Amino acid sequence: MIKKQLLDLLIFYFIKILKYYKNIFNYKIFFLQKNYSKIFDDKSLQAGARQIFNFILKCSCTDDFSRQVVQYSLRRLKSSVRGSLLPFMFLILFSACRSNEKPISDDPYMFFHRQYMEEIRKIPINSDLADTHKGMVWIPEGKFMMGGNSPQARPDEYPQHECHIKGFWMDTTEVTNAQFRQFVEATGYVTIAEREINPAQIKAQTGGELPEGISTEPASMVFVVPDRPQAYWWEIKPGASWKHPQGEGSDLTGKDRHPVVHVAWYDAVAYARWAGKRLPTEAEWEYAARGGLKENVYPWGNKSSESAISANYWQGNFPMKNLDLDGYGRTAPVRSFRPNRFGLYDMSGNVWEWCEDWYDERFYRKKKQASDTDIRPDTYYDSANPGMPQKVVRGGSFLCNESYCTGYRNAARMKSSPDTGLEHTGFRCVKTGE
Ligand SMILES: [Ca+2]
Ligand SMILES: [Ca+2]
Repeated sequence: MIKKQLLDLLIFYFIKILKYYKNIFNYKIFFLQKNYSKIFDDKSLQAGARQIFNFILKCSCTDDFSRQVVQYSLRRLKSSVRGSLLPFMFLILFSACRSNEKPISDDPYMFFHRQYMEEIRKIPINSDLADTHKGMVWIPEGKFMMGGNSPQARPDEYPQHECHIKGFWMDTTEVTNAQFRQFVEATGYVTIAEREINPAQIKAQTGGELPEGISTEPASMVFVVPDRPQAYWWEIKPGASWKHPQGEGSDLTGKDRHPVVHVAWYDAVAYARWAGKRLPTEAEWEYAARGGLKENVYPWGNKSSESAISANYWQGNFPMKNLDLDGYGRTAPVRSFRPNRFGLYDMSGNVWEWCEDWYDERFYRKKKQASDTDIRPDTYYDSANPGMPQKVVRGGSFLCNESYCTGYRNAARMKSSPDTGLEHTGFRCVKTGE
């Protein structure tokens, strides 16, 4: 038994180190990860080990952020990894110890990013939509404390810092299938999930070749209830897209008012341009979610027991059994739950929402140190995926669970690569105020 655990650990860290150097695991080729799912099965081991691994990669352990990571890691480890295995882990992981944070401009992926942005700039703006604030609400100017303010907060949510937000307009709901269909019909736009996968782009993102035998046909990530507890729950399904949320054979019948999903960040930006809008910054999103309340964990306040009736998320044993106490197993029509004090629906749950900003896990520390907390991230950095360009998503989804990710907290940060479509990710737009 002990032998097996040691072997699993060895394989686990071997994969981790491989991932660090080659970044061979990402959404596009995640089937490899799925093949190793028996090793990744132990989520508590995985979470504790990931944090320790990340900490060692950082090496410079003297700053506040690293200390928070250590504290968080030890908390996770306490309930996950046998103390006797700790020296063994350090020995292996120390071999991967080195710092990694590079400027965006140096990244080979930026070639593809610029290509996408160039394509988006050619999309005509719909002047009728651009000239109206229909379906939007005014978010008044103000200051707020951004960042983690509950025991569930993760290291990237610290330190809390004060932000000043200018007034702006925000969509009251996530963008719906009906709205997105209008955009596609008007412009002929084809979403990223409906396009062939480009091996050169995968190489730019991961540093590795697309493994032989991997199809490049259009595909997207669909949630599947695994056949055994804690196995992996994402499946890359050919043909899955915003028109076919669960893959081939599924469609949008009766889902006009559901949020559009399987939209990559570029698709969201393309829609926003057409509508004469833009994506919210991460700070704008959190300010709006808090709805003018102070130190509230959720858009409606602090009581988690209210969440079952306040948002579409996962009740029950994730990912095996969704009790559907809120009435929805996957997406819900927008406006199914009560709005926050600004009149915004589904800021918590339903689908994750793309923000404009790159994800940099150390950004709050940089902001706190800067004289101006209105700065925006000019780097991306995620120690779990060093070198992987990722954009921020906020608000959690129908898959978030109280015991697993609590992504529907106001302060919770998440990230995803900008060319990735997922069944639980959508967006809403904002418009600069006047
Ligand atoms: Ca639900
Ligand atoms: Ca949402």
